This record gives sequence, structure tokens and C-alpha cells, in this order.
Amino acid sequence: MTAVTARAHTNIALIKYWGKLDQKLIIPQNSSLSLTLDQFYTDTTVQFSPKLQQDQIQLDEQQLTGPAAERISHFLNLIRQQAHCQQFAYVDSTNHVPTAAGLASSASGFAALAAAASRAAGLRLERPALSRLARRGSGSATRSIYGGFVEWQQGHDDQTSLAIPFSEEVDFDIQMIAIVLNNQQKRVSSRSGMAEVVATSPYYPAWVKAANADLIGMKQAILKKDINLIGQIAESNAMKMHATTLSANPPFTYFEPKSLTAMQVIQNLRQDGYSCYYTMDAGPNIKVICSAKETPAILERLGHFFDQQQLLVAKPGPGVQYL
Ligand code: 2P0
Repeated sequence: MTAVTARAHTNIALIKYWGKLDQKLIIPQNSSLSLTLDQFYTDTTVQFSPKLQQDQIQLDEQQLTGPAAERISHFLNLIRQQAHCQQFAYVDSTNHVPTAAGLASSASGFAALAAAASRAAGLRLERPALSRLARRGSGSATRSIYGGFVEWQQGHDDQTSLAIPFSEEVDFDIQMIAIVLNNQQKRVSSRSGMAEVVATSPYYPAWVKAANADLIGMKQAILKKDINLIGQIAESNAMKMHATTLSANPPFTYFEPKSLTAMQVIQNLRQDGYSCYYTMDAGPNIKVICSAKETPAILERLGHFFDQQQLLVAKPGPGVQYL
């Protein structure tokens, strides 16, 4: 069987996915909306072979073993079932993220794996089916099948929970600056963090309600190409998500002291008239939503607090592609 290589880019949610209705199928409790980025992507090559006794999985030139390898083999089993394929696979995956970024993501990883492995197994999946398949690997991967602004419609089962492009061509000036504060493995994975929150935070139902309202506002803001409204809603949505971790039992947080420093710098820039806003995922790094036009001035100010190599600029990027 032939080797197939696919590339998928990571995405940053403007309206966060936070909490599952179904842990096995990865059906979320709320719909989410993201921007796919050009700078951070994963290239994955898959080849099924009758010679193998088990899957051989390499990530960034390291052989994977243990739970990380099992998670990928488990995902490959879904494809083997669909394709009626009995063979194990070679998987070779490389994260293309600028040095020390700490942004390597399960979103680009499982989107690239879904595309490469399904085609290598002889399946010809269209993008909706690829999105549903990627979802089984990691929720955020559902959205990385498409470029630009992407909505993951929560749905209610395996058939109906998938991403759709909201606007793949981004024809106004918006981009992100990632402020890389810590590239270590996170202490609480997003998977276990969101499960703890669903199980224990009294604020969780309020999160779901607010996220639904924020999604409606975000779509209007994108249609209006209003970067201030997009930023305001994204920032507020991210902070509401983080409020659910502080209210979990036991409480936890992804904030680190430097995350707060970065937020303050962005707030100060805003007071000085710049259109910049922050969002934050299940880790301490901050992503700044801003225009390309104002990026040099924002980088200059951030440079007083952070090293240049901690500041990575990313533009809207494309959906999954075969190489
Ligand atoms: C998001 N995050 O929408 C949210 C915001 C993190 C915070 O999607 O359990 O790694 O594999 O479905 O996709 C990260 O969660 O979790 C994530 P699983 P995933 O981007």
C-alpha cells in the first residue's frame, strides 16, 4: 500500500470547546469557533504494511511508546474498521512549530493523521467525514480540517458533530501573536481539565449558556469584519472558560504569573488605542488577536517584557492538504 502524506495546521478557538457530552465519541457540550493559523502545522506520513506486527509511530524523530502510542493505535483502529484493513501502519509525524514554541497541538496532529491514514488505508473521505474522523482523535482537530474561521457544530451524535467552514477566505486584517511563556508539558491536560470542570464546577452550566450566546455574537462580529468586537468576545469567552477551572473542586488554573503580565500589557496597549485582545487555552501561553498593521507596535511593546523568540506571529491559514 502506498505512503500518503498530509499537512494540517493548528487552530486557536475564539469560542472555546470546553466539556464533553460523550467522552468516547468526543461530542462537546457547546459549539466552538476557531481561526486556523498558517505558522504552526503538522506533516504526517502513513503507510500500512503486511510486514508489521504492530503500529510503528514516530513523532519528531522519536519512537512513541506507552499511552501516547496507544492513543494513536486506537485512532488507527477506527480507520482499519472503516476500511476493512487488517494491517498495521508506519506513522511518521513532524510538528513544524518555530523553536521552543510549546504550541504543538493535538489539533493539527490528529487532523493530519486522519487525512493521511484514511487515504493510506484506501478510503476517500470528503472533508465533512474527515472532520468527524479527526474529532475521534481530539476535539480541537475537528476544526483543523478547514482553513480560516471554522465552526464546530456540536451536534448530538457521531454523524452530526462536525466542523463547517464559516469563512475559509479571511479578507480582512486579522492575525495572532503567540506569546510563548512555557513550553513544558501542561500539568493538567485539557482532556482531564475539562472533565474535572464538567463534574465539579457549579459554574459549568453558566459556561455552556454563555458560550452559546458568545458564538452568535462572534459570527456577527466576523461578518462585520469588526476586529474589536471579535477580540472583545473572544477575550471574554476565554476568561469565562478559565473561571470554570478556578471554581472546580479541587480548583486549578492554567494561569502563570507571566500570563497575567501578558494580559496586563495587552490591556495597557488597548488603553493607548491599539486594537488587541488576548485569548488563552489549556496552558499558560497567551495568544493576542490583532491586525497585521498594528503588529509591529504591539511586538515592540511586548519586547519590553518578553524575548523576541517568545513572540510568534501567525496569519490565517489553510485547511488540511495532501502533499
Ligand atoms: C479549544 N481546547 O476549543 C479548547 C480551549 C483547550 C481550551 O480543544 O479531549 O486537546 O482531545 O477533545 O481537543 C483542547 O482540547 O481535547 C481544546 P480532547 P483537546 O481549542
